[in-house]
Amino acid sequence: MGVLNVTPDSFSDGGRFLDPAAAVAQGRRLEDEGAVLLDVGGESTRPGAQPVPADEEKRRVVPVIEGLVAAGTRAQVSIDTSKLSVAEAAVAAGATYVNDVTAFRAEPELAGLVAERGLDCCLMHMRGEPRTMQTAPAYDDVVAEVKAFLEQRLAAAVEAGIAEEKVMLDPGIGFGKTLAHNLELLRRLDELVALGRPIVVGTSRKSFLGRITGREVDDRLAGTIATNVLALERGASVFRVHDVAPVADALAVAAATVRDR
Ligand code: HH2
Repeated sequence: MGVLNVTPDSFSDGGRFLDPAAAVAQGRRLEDEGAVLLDVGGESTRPGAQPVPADEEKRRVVPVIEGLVAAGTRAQVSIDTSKLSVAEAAVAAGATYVNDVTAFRAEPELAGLVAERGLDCCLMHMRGEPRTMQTAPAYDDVVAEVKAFLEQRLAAAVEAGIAEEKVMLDPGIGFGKTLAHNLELLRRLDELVALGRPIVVGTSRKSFLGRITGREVDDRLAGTIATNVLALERGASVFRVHDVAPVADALAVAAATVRDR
């Protein structure tokens, strides 16, 4: 899954793809590098981020999705949003996957759209909300709590009429978690894989990698690769990254080794 942020303030690629033509070109580049899913986002969810009004979010993402479709993209287009009206506009423009970092808690009606239109979706764990989520996050057992949450959100999605086969689950690396929580989730990812749905991981360039390596955001590729290879070994199947080509190579080698193919 290639990350395509159409925002002025995303933590790593903010402001780079605000021009729709530049965003479409970046999406095509990510696709050429091996992305089969393109995750288009118009609202940053970085710690401390301020909410974006729906109209502004739509104004950012719709031309990019239309542009990708018009350019004949082969990748599945995902809309990274928690808002029903943004998802509706994105789906009308050609998106067929909804990536909601609130797992349908912000706007429960979003589950109805996914059900009705037969869309794929990703439900992510987040403690709190982006504005405040990094204020002293605490868990007794982070993996058990994230697992119980994802199980409950999967059940809610099925209850709303979404086929279980359409749902992917994500531990939400960096969303209301300390460095130790993030590492424990990666270390024990197999416990989430046991839920039986594909696990998505998003570690790309995140600050916990900087905490370990001392590297700035544009210099965290090696850490990104390490975490994605480990996640693959533990059973994750979707890898949300900004640097598709190098991660795809690393995953191909890791998969050939681990899965004997
Ligand atoms: N991480 C980010 C945004 N969306 N979605 C899923 N499913 N999993 C993630 O880990 C995830 C996500 C944050 O990264 P990014 O999009 O690069 O930054 P920003 O939120 O600042 O736009």
